[in-house]
Amino acid sequence: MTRILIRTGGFIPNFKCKYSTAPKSVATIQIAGKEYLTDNYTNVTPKILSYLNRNLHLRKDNPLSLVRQRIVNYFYSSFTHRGNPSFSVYDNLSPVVSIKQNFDDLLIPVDHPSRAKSDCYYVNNSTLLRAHMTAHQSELLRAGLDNFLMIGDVYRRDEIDSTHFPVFHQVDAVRSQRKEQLFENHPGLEIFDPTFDPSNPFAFPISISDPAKQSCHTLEAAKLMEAQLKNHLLGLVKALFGTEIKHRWVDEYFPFTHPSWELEIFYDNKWMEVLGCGIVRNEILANAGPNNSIAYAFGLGLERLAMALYKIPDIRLMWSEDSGFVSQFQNKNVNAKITYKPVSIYPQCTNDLSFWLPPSLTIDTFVHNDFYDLVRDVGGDIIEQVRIKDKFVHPKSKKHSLCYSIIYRHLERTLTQVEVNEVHKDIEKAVTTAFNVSIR
Ligand code: FA5
Ligand code: MG
Repeated sequence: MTRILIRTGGFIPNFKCKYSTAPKSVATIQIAGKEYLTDNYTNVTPKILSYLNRNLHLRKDNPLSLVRQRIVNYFYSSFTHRGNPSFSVYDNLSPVVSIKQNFDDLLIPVDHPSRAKSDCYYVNNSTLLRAHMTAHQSELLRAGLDNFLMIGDVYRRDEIDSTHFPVFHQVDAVRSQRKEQLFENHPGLEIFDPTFDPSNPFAFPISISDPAKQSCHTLEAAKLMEAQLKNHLLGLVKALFGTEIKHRWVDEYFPFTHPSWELEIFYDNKWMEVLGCGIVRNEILANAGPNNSIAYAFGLGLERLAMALYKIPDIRLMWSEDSGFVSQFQNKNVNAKITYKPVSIYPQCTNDLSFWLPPSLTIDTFVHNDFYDLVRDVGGDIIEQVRIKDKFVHPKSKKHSLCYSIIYRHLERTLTQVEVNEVHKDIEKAVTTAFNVSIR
């Protein structure tokens, strides 16, 4: 339906993605300037690689970026330490990761279905496009961080429908606390079981058979962390959707957290999963460094939240470069209440209109809104957008000139260039009369 609205972007010149055959007949692939050997695991396609440089979550006017900013603002304002945000934000980490990062570091079993070639985009048998942002958790813990957000694009061989796309965006987070922080008001309480020795964590029998907690933790620590985790995430969802949002917690299993949950919100007459979360497995913390802390982690899908927040009916629209879509999110305050208005599925026609202003007007005194109104008066509903394209002062004659792009689109049918040209001519005539300009 929205096929013509979607431009998935081709290759940008400095982003090379080409299959080549190096000497000795070893096939290689180039991703973001780096060369990788290919093997029988390789299943990334040029099409999928073309998404790598899109960075929708960082594009100022994309709905995903608006939601990202709101989430970051929520964590910045909710958690401060001596006036500074407690969370650091990583939104520029490379999506090319190792199997160790994406799976092994997170205790994902070797035979776990999420590792299958049918589910992931492998570069080769040791490297893949990250399937979740949690792939960076261990390296950031190892770097000594305790509270952080990881934001970026993730890649999964998944179905394509209105809520699934093979490339989507996640915000992942870790919040860790030491005993003095967690039990600030109850100094007698402990994070770890009395027989657990944090300096020798693997000597203790590790088990997740108790649904309430990991064997090394005390029930008080696990319960307090669970309460904080749910409270913080529900606070986020309420900050986004308002306090009335209908939600439910569902027990889940993730290899890297225990206990684990998913949060669902009621949207469009059904329950929609928006995030997964849980208490980080202590083995991960112990392997990566901090051995005296307990942490929670979560991962949420930016597309799902943006769709619900702005009433965007199809996940593919996030990738649209159609100005009818983009302009609805342009120059908006991040907290603005925006309700997406469906864009016609019929193609746009863009015609430019340039004119010299009369001596009585300059490029700074001409009133754009007057021009916009006139264009709409003459063109009617087929005018989708009008935007200023160029302002120019002739160096010799000192005459002032303006150029506007007028975007035409009919909501019910395809406009022909001939009929658009006719309307455009009428607009030229009307503008000439109304503002005493001369068409260039
Ligand atoms: C994960 O990816 C876990 N890494 C999340 C996590 C992190 C759990 C840390 C515990 C601790 P899951 O596969 O459920 O979990 O994806 C998380 C969220 O991403 C989902 O809730 C959903 O909002 C979004 N998501 C998943 N698959 C897709 C898809 N194909 N298209 C769009 N959004 C998706
Ligand atoms: Mg899930």
